[in-house]
Amino acid sequence: MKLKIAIQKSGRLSESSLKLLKECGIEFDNGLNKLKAEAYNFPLEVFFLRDDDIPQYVEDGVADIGIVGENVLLEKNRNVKTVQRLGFGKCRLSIAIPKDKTYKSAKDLKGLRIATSYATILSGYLKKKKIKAEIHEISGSVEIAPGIGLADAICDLVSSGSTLFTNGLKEVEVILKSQAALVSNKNLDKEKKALLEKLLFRMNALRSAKSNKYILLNAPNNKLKTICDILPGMKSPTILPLAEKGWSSVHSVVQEDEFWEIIEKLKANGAQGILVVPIEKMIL
Ligand code: PRT
Ligand code: ZN
Repeated sequence: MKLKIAIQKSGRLSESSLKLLKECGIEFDNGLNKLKAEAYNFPLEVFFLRDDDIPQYVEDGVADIGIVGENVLLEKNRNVKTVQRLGFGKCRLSIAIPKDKTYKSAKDLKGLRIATSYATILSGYLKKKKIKAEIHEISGSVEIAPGIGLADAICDLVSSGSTLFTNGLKEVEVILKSQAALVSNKNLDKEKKALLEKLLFRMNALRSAKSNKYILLNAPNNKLKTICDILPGMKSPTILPLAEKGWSSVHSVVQEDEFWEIIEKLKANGAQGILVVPIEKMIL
């Protein structure tokens, strides 16, 4: 029994998807032009597919789980379950118009011809806003449509915005914020569910590790109480005596987002020799 995962064969999500599996300790051979690979050290089979096909493969059970952009998921509208957002492949689906056109609100889209590869999401958006516009569905190079007179506006993915800029377009509405997600078939059997849980356990350990740092510092014993109160830690900080009398070494874990604030407080309260070390895996 193996869990089958579908990931993008080649594109913006491929590298991060492979890296995620690798960081979960799963090893396999991903030579070029391979359609599938079997992991050596985990009951996992990896399918390399076009991202657009992943939702359907997962719905049909050809693959049990998959990694795909939320934009594709919503557009394909397949009956799959989103298990977890993965924090990479971030982008937004936006409407853009030629930069010299005036724009005040979504009402200005009325009657325009909008080119997009995301007809489903766009028509949902226009319907919700009660705007009548003409959707022109094309499969690629959407950004050139206004320049060649094919459309008045576009609805496409944006990340840095440089593609819009070089094509003389400006972003006027963000209709979706997207990132890569782990999805699963809705009818996994017990054994496959257990394998998915095992994989999720590893992913969560990685995620906690990434958002936390291990911190070591020296402090005079008479300041230990104050310093321990500043440090959140997993349970409580570890305190070890230093060779120098009256001093201790304090070890703890701090979250990335509150990190600088904590360091400043620690320094102000007599901490010295502060070391901050990345954590590879963290099991809570
Ligand atoms: O061959 P296959 O069908 O598998 O790949 P694809 O060409 O359809 O998709 P790919 O590899 O381009 O993107 C895969 C997924 O990456 C998308 O579905 C999104 O979830 C995510 N993603 C993140 C992006 C972008 N950022 C992105 N910037 N997908 C596409 N773009 C394109 C966008 O379409 C536009 O052409 O990049 C251009 C804009 O980028 P900026 O940086 O100039 O704004
Ligand atoms: Zn695609």
